[in-house]
Amino acid sequence: MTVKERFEAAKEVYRSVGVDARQAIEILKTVPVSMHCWQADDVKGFDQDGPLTGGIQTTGDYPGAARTPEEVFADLDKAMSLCPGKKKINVHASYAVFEEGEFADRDKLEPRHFRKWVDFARERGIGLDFNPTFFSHPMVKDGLTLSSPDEETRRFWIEHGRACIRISQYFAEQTGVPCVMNIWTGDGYKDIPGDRLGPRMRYKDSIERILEEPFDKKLVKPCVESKVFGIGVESYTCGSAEFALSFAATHEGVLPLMDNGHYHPTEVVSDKIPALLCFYPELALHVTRGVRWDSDHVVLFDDETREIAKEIVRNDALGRVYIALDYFDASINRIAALVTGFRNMQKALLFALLQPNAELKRLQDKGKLTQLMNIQEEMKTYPFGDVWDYYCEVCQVPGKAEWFAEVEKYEEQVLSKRGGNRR
Ligand code: RNT
Ligand code: ZN
Repeated sequence: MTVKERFEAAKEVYRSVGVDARQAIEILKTVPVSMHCWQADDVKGFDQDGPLTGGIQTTGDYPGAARTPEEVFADLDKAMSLCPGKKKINVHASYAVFEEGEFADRDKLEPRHFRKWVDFARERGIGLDFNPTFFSHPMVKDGLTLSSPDEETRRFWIEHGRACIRISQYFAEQTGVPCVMNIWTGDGYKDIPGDRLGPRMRYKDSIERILEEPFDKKLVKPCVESKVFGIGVESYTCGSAEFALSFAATHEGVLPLMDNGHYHPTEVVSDKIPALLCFYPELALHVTRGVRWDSDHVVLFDDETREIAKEIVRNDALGRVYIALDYFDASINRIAALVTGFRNMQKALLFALLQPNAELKRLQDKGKLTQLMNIQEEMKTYPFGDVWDYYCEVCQVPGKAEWFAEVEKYEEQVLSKRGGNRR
């Protein structure tokens, strides 16, 4: 049977429960998912040579990490060619591309330092998202940036944030696609603080000063990302969940960003999405996978990823939730890491689009909870794989194991020639 024939058969099975598989595919093709550039080089960036610091860490030494902008671009191209669906690329400020001999510190970054990213995006007809980089830099003083009690340090990072707003505006204008600009810092304390309020008041003031930089709210979507703890900041983070949500709620045009690796292990972002949809016109996600103390494993097609996708889809919120990936695994082939996570996010969205969502809601509202459980369980063995394979074919990307063969070829021909990793 061809892929198409399998799809036609599957379509009939889904039709029997009132689901239109072809429509699901058509919708999914229009939903952008942002691929993070930083999985390609273990969050090193191009603007400094020091180690990755600031509450996050990569582990592993798999050969072939990208070392230059050209290599990052090539790797992203390879990864994107193996992923179905609409893409954006998520760029960190530390990935500024300088001319030979040129350098600008983070507080002095200009749009022109990101012209190569704009060219890259425009040539491929995709949008860009952006992130100020408040880590891996000598001006991070005692682990602090926007919350620092040292005014010189705080000023530096406020200037960085403002520069990033200008760059985000430039990205959006140049690509014609709104730019999600996410503010995350690793500011916090390893042990019990002597003052929990002061740092948060300074953090609040700093973000407010960043947002004084003029921008078009339709083009730039500033977000605040919360985190419960980080490596070296186990006891206290300035940007806690309550801080970030309250900041976004009280500042027009600011979106809350939830990273599903940033909560206590039994909390789930899937349940937080509909809670926030009651109050916020738009919100943003970092989709990742937390494993014990780590918040950044490769995204799988697991229960929580499916549940997150369901909450976006069945609440008709595909246009209100900005979906980005955020993880970094240096212990496996990095292209495979990018592709696996991106494809799994796409799978989760497709799976959600293939559920009889209206019927599930009807059963719940009628109190038919036994049937509700039963149908949800039955849907798990519907011929999802046949629709997925067809979606990949329609998007002209390899299906199943074929994509991995492509990665192996790329590893042999390109990655293995790169020699040792930087640092
Ligand atoms: C860290 C946050 C943050 C970073 C990126 C690189 O815990 O999730 O989003 O992963 O900015
Ligand atoms: Zn994140």
